[in-house]
Amino acid sequence: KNKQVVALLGNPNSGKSSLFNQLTGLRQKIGNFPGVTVDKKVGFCRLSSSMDVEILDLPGTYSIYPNSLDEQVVLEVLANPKNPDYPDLAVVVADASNLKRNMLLFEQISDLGVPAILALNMLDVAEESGISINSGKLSKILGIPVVELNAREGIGIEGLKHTIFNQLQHKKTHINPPAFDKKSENIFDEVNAKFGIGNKYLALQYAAQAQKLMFLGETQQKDLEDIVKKYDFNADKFQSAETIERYRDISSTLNEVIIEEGVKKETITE
Ligand code: GDP
Ligand code: K
Repeated sequence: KNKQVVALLGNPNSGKSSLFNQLTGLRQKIGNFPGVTVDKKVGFCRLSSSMDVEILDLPGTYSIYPNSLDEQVVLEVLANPKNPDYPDLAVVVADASNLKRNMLLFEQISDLGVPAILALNMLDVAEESGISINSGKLSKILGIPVVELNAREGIGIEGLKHTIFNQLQHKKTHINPPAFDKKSENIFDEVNAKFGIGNKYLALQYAAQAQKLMFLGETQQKDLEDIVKKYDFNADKFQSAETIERYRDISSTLNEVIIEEGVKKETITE
C-alpha cells in the first residue's frame, strides 16, 4: 500500500468533523463506504515536504459494537486489516469533558492492535466545569502520544500533525485487553488456527460479531458460528463483562490524571 491512512475516530459530537476540516482544509471529498449509504469523507494532509497522508473520517461511535449502520462501518474497517481503508494510525478524538465514556472506544480500538494517538478535545469545556487533565501523565500510563486540542479554534493542530508524523514512524500501540477466561482462550485458539488472527481481542470480535462482518464470506461466518456453538459462547455476556472491566480500569487511570475543581485526586506517594 503506497498511501498512509490516518483514521479519525470518536464518539458523536467529540469534534471529529471540526478536526477533519482543520487537518484537510479544502482538500476533501465525500464518497460512500462500499455497499452502504454511509458518507465517507476523505481528505489529504501535508505532514512534511515529503509526506502527504490520507485522512479518513469514520462515523462517530460510542463503541466498536455496532448498533447502527454507521457504527457497523467502523467495525467493518477496523476488523479487517486487508480493507484498503484500514488505518495505519487512529487518531481517537475524545471529549475531555466526558472523558470516561470516551475512553471506552479508545481502549477498544487500541486493543484491536491499531497504533493510536489520543486527542483530548473540548478541554475548554472541561476547564469551565472545573476539570483539568494531566495529559503528560496520561500519555505515560497509556504508552502512546496524547495531544491537547481545541478543534473549533484550531488550537493544537500543528502539534497534532507533528505527532501524527512521528507516530507513523514508531507506531506505538496500547494493548490492554480485558482478562480472558478459559472459554475465550479456547475460542481464540480456534479462530486463530482458522483465520490466522493473532490478536486475541480481534479474534473474539470475529466470534462475537460474525454475522455483522460483511467482509467475511458465508462459509467463514458458518465456521465462526460452529466455534461459537461448540463453546456455547454468549456474545452479549462477553460484551457486558468487558464493559464493566474496562470502566473499572479506565476509572483507576483517570483517577491518576484528572484534577477536579482544584482538588488533586491522585495519591501523593513522595
Ligand atoms: P463531531 O460530531 O464529532 O463531528 O463533532 P463536531 O466537529 O461537529 O463538533 C460538535 C460541536 O462542538 C460543534 O459545534 C463544534 O464547533 C464544537 N467544538 C468542536 N471542538 C470544540 C472544542 O474544542 N471546544 C468547544 N468548546 N467546542 C468545540
Ligand atoms: K455533529
